[in-house]
Amino acid sequence: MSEVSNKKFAAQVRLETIKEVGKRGFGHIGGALSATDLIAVLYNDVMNYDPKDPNKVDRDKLVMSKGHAGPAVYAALALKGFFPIEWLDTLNQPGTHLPSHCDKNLTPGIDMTTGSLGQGVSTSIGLALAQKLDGLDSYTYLCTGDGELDEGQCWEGALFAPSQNLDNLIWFVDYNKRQLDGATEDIIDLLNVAAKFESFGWHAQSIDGGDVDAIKAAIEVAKSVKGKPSAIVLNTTKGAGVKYVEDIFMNHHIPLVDEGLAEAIAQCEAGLAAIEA
Ligand SMILES: Cc1ncc(C[n+]2csc(CCOP(=O)(O)OP(=O)(O)O)c2C)c(N)n1
Repeated sequence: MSEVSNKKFAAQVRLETIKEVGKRGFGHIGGALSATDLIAVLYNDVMNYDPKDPNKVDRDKLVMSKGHAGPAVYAALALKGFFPIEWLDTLNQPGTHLPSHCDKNLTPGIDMTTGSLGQGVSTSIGLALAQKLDGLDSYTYLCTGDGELDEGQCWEGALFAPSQNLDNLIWFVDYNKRQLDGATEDIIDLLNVAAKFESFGWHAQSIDGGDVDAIKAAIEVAKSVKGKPSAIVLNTTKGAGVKYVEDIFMNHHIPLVDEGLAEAIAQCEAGLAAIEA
């Protein structure tokens, strides 16, 4: 456990993410914020890594398959010392190390290039399989969106991973109930996601994905299950933790400028101050 609590780290990641996207003036903020509590728990309290040696062979890996949540991952990596925090000011600009979507060849600490939805499922399974074949005691963590589950590739992976007994693979579904252009239930209703995973041979849990303690506890349960991969459905809110963003229904990719940006920053700062008080 690091010296900062998971709750406080999540608040720090939110603040840095808003400032980072604000420097660019627009970005995929809704789905970055809904995944922030997960990202915070993973980097603050769960994953084995060394920021001075991002390619350490036995490190745990995160495949952020919803690669548009990159800005929140970058904020966590910067706060943990993978690269200078000033890099956050260059998000998605020419020559940057921090593109809008995750790229393992550009950013220290990013474990897999993502952005084409669904593909991270396959690559995470490959990573987890390789960890097993290499005799490593490491985990691969995968995060997809809920809209992303419309990709058939996700379900091929869901079918395959249990056949390989990948108990070092933990798949989080950021079930924020919205996708790019509307509510998930209006586009393709996913119904009971955890039950679907169970029927494919996974251990499955469904939890409050905005509760850092619940996330940590669910990961511990997942790690105690042997012989099968685990799915954890995170019931979240798109834009979570920043009221200005939460209140915009279509907040998948929005401008973040002027008074709106100032309001969002002030809300993040107030959230952080409340935790520190
Ligand atoms: C294969 C593919 N098709 C379409 C897109 C464009 N796209 C980017 S994000 C997105 C919506 C994803 O929704 P969801 O998985 O629910 O993400 P979240 O709400 O968590 O941001 C779409 C369609 C893409 N990146 N990849």
